[in-house]
Amino acid sequence: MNLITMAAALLAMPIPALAAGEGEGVSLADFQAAGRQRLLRADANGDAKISKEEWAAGRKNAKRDPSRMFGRLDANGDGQLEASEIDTLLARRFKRLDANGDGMVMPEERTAGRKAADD
Ligand SMILES: [Ca+2]
Ligand SMILES: [Ca+2]
Repeated sequence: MNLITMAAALLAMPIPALAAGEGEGVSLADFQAAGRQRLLRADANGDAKISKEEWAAGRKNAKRDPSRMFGRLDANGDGQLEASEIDTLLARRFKRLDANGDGMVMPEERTAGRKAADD
């Protein structure tokens, strides 16, 4: 998409997010706190890290190979996803969800993102 069509698409887009009241959006910090809690449900042995096995166990139905995704997320390659790596993952997901880039993810942005993501 070139800049002109992108600008045209942006102008044509209705902007419901601007009309939404305050407090409906989720900040990155909230998103990470909630996401960490959700991801750590997979933490079967309670060490606050997610091993490759724990990661794969929660993703039996994933379309993509969970171990490949794990390898990308495990930045230091120790076979465990720790808090900082989980935060990085969530920050990346947040950025993808935050369609208008205002640093808040609105409910409708989450809905749109959920459809696109398979994890
Ligand atoms: Ca664990
Ligand atoms: Ca790691």
